[in-house]
Amino acid sequence: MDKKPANVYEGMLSAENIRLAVVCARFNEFFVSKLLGGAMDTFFRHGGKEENLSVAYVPGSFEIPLAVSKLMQSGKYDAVIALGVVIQGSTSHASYINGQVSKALGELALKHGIPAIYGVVTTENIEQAIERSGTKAGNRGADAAHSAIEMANLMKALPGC
Ligand code: INI
Repeated sequence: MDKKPANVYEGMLSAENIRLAVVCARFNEFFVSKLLGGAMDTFFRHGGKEENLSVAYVPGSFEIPLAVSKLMQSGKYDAVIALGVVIQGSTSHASYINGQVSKALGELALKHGIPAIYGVVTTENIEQAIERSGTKAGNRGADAAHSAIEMANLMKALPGC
């Protein structure tokens, strides 16, 4: 098969013209601050500008979607990242939070046409939280920033955007 598609749409990994907002839960702040560090490092290493980065703090992961919604409504951002750490078993809350937050973020992205990047780490214990906040299993904040940059650029490239 030597035929090719007429159009291929891809999001480049340049953050030079990307306006990014990050919403951070204060709950499990020790880990969330590591995720934020990873996200910021990735944003700046891909050419992101300080004036194009905003960070908002909420008490816990459950409050993330409302802050994301307001940031999207402002029209000032090309992508919004949600960062939190939900450790199962630390309280009975944990199991309720994940489903709610991921569903709400998906709905907000579709409603506003702006990428909502899910950087909420869900773990069974503290060891797994350590692994995903910049050690053995990488840094999920850095992963989230990569996804945000790619999706923000894809949105600019797709027809009708
Ligand atoms: N918030 C988190 O971000 N992570 C958790 O692990 C967590 N646990 O386990 O309870 C958590 N709870 C707080 C919650 O997000 C709300 O802030 C709170 O219920 C007030 O609405």
